[in-house]
Amino acid sequence: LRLAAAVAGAKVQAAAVILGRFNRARAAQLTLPHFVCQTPLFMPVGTQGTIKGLTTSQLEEIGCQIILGNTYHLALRPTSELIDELGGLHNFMNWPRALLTDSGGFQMVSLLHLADITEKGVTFQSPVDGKPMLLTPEESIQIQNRIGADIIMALDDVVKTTITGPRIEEAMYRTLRWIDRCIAAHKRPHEQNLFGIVQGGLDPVLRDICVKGLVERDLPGYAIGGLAGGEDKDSFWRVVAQCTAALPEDKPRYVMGVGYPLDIVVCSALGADMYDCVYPTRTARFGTALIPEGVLKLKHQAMSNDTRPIDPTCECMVCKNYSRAYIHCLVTKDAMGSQLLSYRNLFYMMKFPKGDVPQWVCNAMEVAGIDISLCCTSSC
Ligand code: PRF
Repeated sequence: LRLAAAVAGAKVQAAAVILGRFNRARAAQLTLPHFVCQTPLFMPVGTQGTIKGLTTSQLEEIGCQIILGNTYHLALRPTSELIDELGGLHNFMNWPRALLTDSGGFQMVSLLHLADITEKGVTFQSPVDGKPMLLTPEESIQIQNRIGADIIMALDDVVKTTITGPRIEEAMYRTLRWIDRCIAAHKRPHEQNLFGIVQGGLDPVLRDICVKGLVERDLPGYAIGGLAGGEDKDSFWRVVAQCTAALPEDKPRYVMGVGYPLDIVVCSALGADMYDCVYPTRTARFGTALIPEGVLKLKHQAMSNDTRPIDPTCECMVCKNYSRAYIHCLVTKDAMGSQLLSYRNLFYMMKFPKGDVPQWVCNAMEVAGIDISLCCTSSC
C-alpha cells in the first residue's frame, strides 16, 4: 500500500471509508501504510514496544490490527535513534500490522508530577539522570518520524478535565498553536498520518473552537483528548457527542485513553472509531478477566476448584484449554497467569466492538439514563 501510494505520488491518508451506519454509529475501513483496519477498533497499549506478556504472533492470532506505543518511553529507552537505525519500530518489535505513537506530553504530565508546560514545550526531569529536558512539538514529531508508526499524534497541552478556570482555555489555544509547529516539523507526511487532538475540557465553546481550528488544517484524522480523567460520564459523553458531530465524516475519530466496554459502546454509538486503554491488560495482571457478564475475579477462592473455562462461550486459546481453577492457581504466583489473562482480555476486546452489546452494558446505560436509540440521533 505504501508503495502504491508512493508510486501514485499520493499522500497516505487514513481516510475512513464508511462500510455501514446505524444512526450516528459507523463501521469503517482505514487504509494505513502497514494494515487495512476495520473500525470500531480497540488498540492495546504497548508502551515500551511490547504488549506485556504477549508475542506479536499471538497479537495477530487474536485479530489485533493496530497497537499503541509511547514516544516518551521509547525515546528514553531504547531511544528513537536506535529504533531508526534498526529499521523502525515495526521491524524492531517484529510487528507487521499498524502502529500508532502518542506524542509524549500526556504521559509526562500524568507520570511526572514535576513536568512544566510552557509555550516552548513540556519540560521535565529526566528519569534517567535527573537533568531537565524539554520536549517541544518539533521534537515529538521528529522522534515519532524516527519510530515510524502509521499514525503519529500531535503534541497537545493536556489538562485534567476536573480542573476549571483559564488554564483550560490556555491549553486549548496552545494545542492549536502547537499543531502548526507539528505540521511544519512532520517530514514523512506520505508515510505517516498526523492526527490532531481536540482539547478544551468540558467547555462546549472551547471544544467548538478547537474542532474548527483542527478541521481547517485538514488533517488525516482527529482525536478527542482530555477525557477519561475522572469527570462524570454525562459530561464525558456530551463532549464526545459534540466533537463527533462536528468532525468530518470521512476521517477517523479516536477517543484517547478510553477502553471500558461501556464507554466504547456509548462512544461508538456517538460516531467514534478508535480507542486505547491499559485497562484490559492491567486488570489482567491483577487477576481479572473481562467476560460478557462483566468481570470475573480469578483470585477469588470460589475459583480454586471451578473446572469451567473463563467464558464457556469463548473460542479463544485460553478458554479452549484452561480452567478457572488452573488460572486461579497461577495468578499472582507465575507470569503465565497474567499472560493467559492478558491474552483472554485482549481477545475479548478485539471481538467486543463487532459483537452484540452485552446485557450488563445495556443495564448500565439505563442506570446512567442513556437511551441508546436517543444517543444515536443527530440532535444528541
Ligand atoms: N492527549 C494525549 N494522549 C492521551 C490523552 C490526551 O488528552 C488522553 C486522555 N486523557 C489519553 N492519552 N496526547
